[in-house]
Parts: sequence; C-alpha cells; structure tokens
Amino acid sequence: MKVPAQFIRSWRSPLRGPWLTSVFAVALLAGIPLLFLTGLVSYTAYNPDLAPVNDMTPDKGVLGFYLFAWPTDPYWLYRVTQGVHVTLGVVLVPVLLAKLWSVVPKLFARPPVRSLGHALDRLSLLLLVGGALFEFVTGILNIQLNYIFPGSFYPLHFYGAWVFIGAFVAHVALRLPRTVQALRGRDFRAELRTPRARTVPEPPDTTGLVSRAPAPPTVSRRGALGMVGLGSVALFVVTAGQSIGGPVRGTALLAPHGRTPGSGPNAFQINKGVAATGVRARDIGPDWRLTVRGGGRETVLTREQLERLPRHRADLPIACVEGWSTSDQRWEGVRLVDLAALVGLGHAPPAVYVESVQRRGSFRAVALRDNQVRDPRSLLALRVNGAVLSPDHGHPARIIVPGAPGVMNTKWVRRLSFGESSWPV
Ligand SMILES: Nc1nc2c(c(=O)[nH]1)N[C@H]1C(S)=C(S)[C@@H](COP(=O)(O)O)O[C@H]1N2
Ligand SMILES: [Mo]
Repeated sequence: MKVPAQFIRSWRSPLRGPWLTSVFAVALLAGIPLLFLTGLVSYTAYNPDLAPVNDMTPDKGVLGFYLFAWPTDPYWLYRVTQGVHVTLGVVLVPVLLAKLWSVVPKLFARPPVRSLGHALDRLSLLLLVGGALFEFVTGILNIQLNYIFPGSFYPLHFYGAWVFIGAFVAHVALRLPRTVQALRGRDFRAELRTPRARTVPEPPDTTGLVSRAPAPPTVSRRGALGMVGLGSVALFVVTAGQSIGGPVRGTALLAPHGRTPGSGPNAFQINKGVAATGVRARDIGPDWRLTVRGGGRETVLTREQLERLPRHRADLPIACVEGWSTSDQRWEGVRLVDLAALVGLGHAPPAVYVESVQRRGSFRAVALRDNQVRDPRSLLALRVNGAVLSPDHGHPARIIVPGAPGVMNTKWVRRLSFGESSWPV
C-alpha cells in the first residue's frame, strides 16, 4: 500500500523531535525495568514449578531459570510487589502513549526498508511496540477482569514480557547514545519555562522525527509534558488506593470490584463469591466434610471436629494479582502444620494440594510449597475478625498464607493432600 505524500506531510506537530521523544524514553527507561522485575517476581509467587497445577507450563523452560521458592516473610511481600507492578503499569500508560505518539511518523517512513540493518531495526521495533502494547493490554484487561484471551493469562503475559524486554534491551542499547545526545541538546528546565508563543520546532535532524512542514504550536512542550505527567498522576490517584486497602480503597475509582465492601467483620474485598463460582449451598452446609490425606493415610473431619483442634490467629492481608489488597484481617483457624500432623506428617510437613468444593471455573485447586505449609501463620481459617467466615469469604473453611498471592488462599476447602505422591493430578 502506498501512503500518499500529503499524509506523510500531515504529521505536522512542531513538538515532535528527538528531545521530546527522549524525555518520554527516559521515563520509560526508569519504569519498565521495575515493571519487568516485579512481574517476574509476581510469577514466582505462584509456585509455577510446583507440579502442573498452578500453571499449565510449569517451569517455563530456560525462562524459568530464575524461579525460587516464594518466601512467607515479610507477610506483606506480594501485596507490595504486585501493588507496585499493577500501579506502575497503569501509571506508565500515558507515558507509553505519548512516546508512541512522538515517533508515529516513523511508522510511515518511506521507503519502508533501506538496508539490511534498517530492516532488522524495524523488525526489532515491531517486537518492541507490539510487545509493549500486548503486555499493557493483557495486563489491563486482567486487572479489569476481562478474561477474553484464549487460554490462561499467565503464559501469555509471561512470554509476552520476555519478547518485550528482549526488544526493549536491544532498543535501549541501539538508541542510548542518540538519546543522551538529544537530551543534551536542550535544557529541561529552560523548556519548562518556555510558553507556547516561544515554542519552536527542534532543529531539523536525521532521525526523521522533526516535521519537515511544522504547523504553528497549539501547546508548548511544557504543556505537553504537563499533560502526560498529570495523566499519570491522575491515574495514580484513582488506582493506588486499591493496593493500599482499608479506607483508602474509596479513592480507587478504577477498581472493578466496587469500592465499599459493606460493614461488619466480613466487610472486606471479595473476589469471586458463592454466586460467581457456582458453589452450591449444600456443599458448604452441615454435610460439609474436610478430607486430609497424605503419607498413605486419610482422615475426614466435620466442622465441629475442626473447631475443636488447637486454634491460632494470624493478622494477614489478601493481595490479589489484580493489584488490590485488603488491609490486615484477623484470621483464626487451624494451622496447616497441625493438619499435616493428623496424617502423621507433622514433623516435616511437605507441600500440600488444596481443593475446593467448586466444580467449575478457575482457582478450584492450588498447591502450596512446604515452606508455606510450615509457617505457623498459615491457617485453614474458620473465622475472621471475630466472626464466622461469610459464605463469600470461604465458609466453612479457607486457606490463608502469609506473603502469597490471593489466589493461593483457596476458599470452601474440601480436601488437603499432603505430599506430592498423594496428589490427584
Ligand atoms: N475456591 C476458590 N478460592 C478462591 C478463589 C476462587 O475463585 N475459588 N479466588 C481466589 C482469589 S483470585 C483471591 S484474590 C482470593 C480472594 O479472597 P476473598 O474473596 O475472600 O477476598 O480468594 C482466592 N480463593
Ligand atoms: Mo486473586
């Protein structure tokens, strides 16, 4: 397809140029590595390598080289790493869009390929821009609960992240000298003092970013930077509250779950309740039983029997992959260690496979690693904040583990299988 000449000439903003592009680039250079690292860390928190239950492609081949056993200390670990990941991702959206806007004329540069080097460069840009858009779009869809992708979010977002970061590293290596040079070409503070009337295009250059037929400015560079900056600040203000939790949650205007979870001991964020997961009343009623298996043994308990086991407390938050967290809640229940002891595995409890009564949908079952089982704060909780768990929070019994993603805290638990040899997967 041939792009008409007047279309190319229509990129006439007098603001475009290597300096402005470089300012946006520096902001992304500061943010993207942290976004990538918190993303990698978040993936580890799922224990993806722990048998093919938490993830369909458990060890991710060579890309799983960095996986490590997710610790239970500090107990707010995932709350912070995932809060940073999601909030930062949202906040960087205006910067990413501005950066793409600043270079968009290059997308239509003619001829499309000038040399082999140029072809490779454009291919890397395709991976860079495609990777960035893919990661931001899948991430935002996920936190807005739009699970429209084929297959699971995790492998898509994970592999996409590696493609993106590969292209990102190559791009930074190739463009850094040019970026440094461009930034030196103009004084940032002087630019912030320049009003629209005195805004002139950057000098003509070889990068192809500066318009060859610039229109008169409608906004200063200061105004453009301010708009992007304010956009990011505004997004921060309406997003961060969901990660902080508690009363601050009221500021999280973009939170998809609503902002006020009611009142009473069970009044904190619910992800999917009984209705959304299709849990039947009779499965969590008086006929409910807990099965504990492992070491070749099996024992079945009623809720009354469970109530009579030694009861412990732990103040722990729920921190979801979607970025929201609750403040610390006071959970009360039976230690996982004590449940392992029921089947003779109390001295060195192994990993456990936790199944809920749920018969369809995701998050029906997860595996917890031995270090999580052994933490004395890891409970099969029966009560929260002094009251019996509400059905939506997982009555008759739910898991709560320090430091772990919310999804590890299985609700409506039906069966605990200690030791991988007892796992039905
Ligand atoms: N059985 C079951 N347990 C589950 C879920 C689920 O859908 N089904 N959702 C998980 C997710 S993703 C989160 S974040 C937490 C939320 O717990 P809450 O709804 O009590 O806040 O529960 C986890 N436990
Ligand atoms: Mo979650």
